[in-house]
Amino acid sequence: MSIHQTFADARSTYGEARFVIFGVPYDRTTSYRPGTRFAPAAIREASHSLESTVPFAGVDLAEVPIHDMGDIGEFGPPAVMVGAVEFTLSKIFGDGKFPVALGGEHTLTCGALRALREMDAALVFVDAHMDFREEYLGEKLSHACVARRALEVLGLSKVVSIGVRSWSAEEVKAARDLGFRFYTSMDVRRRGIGDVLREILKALPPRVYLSIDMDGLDPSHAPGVGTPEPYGLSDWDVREIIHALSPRLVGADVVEVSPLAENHVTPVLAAKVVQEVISAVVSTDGEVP
Ligand SMILES: [Mn+2]
Repeated sequence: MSIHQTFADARSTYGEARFVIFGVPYDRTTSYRPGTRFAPAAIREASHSLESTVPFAGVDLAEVPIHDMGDIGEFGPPAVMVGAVEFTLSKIFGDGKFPVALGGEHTLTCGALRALREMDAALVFVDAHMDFREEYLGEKLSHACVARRALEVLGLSKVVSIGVRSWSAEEVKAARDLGFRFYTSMDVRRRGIGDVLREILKALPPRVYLSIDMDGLDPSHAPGVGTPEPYGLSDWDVREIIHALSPRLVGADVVEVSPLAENHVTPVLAAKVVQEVISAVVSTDGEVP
């Protein structure tokens, strides 16, 4: 159990806050190693090992109004959890604040889709997996189906995935047939992340939500995930993605950390990713997307 109940530097009340963190310790459709239910506590704990100053962004988070709402305690069927996330996100968006959700399994991102459609926003994934199955183990609201659900709700032009390097024959066929836009980790390696991002940014609307599945990173950077996959993105690549998108970001989630697999560097990296998201948004205030 966590000693620290809130994310570091989350000292504001909900009313004062511009950024609102909440945890979703949900771990039910996981197919390989479980453990993501322990991630929000591990990420919060790890956040206290980091300085409040985020050097390369030039931001001190101690001066940024951040609130941590705690966890959504919903452990029922996926549709009930997704509904609870949807309710929470609608509230935060409705209050003009910036949500950062800590997973939990990737399924929680399905709770963002309706709100994103209403805002005409796009969804950018960082993920090793295509997550493009029609259903998985009989469940349509599964971590293995997130991109497919996103495409159904948001439409082709508003969903992009970066770092993909794992798919079934069936899902890559469906992705190609439907025209799902994804960039593999090989694309990033060959072209460089900057070139990939320039192409992505041209096609994105002014509002973007970023969903970071930590398994999008290479297992050497983020070993503590439920389903590690070799040949991944670097921590620098992910930082560039965050900062390139930041003038357009409306919210983000960081999912699939699994402290049972590794509970030292991965939660720290996840906490750093949260710090980078918040400080990137603060440092690009006023920039035209
Ligand atoms: Mn994944």
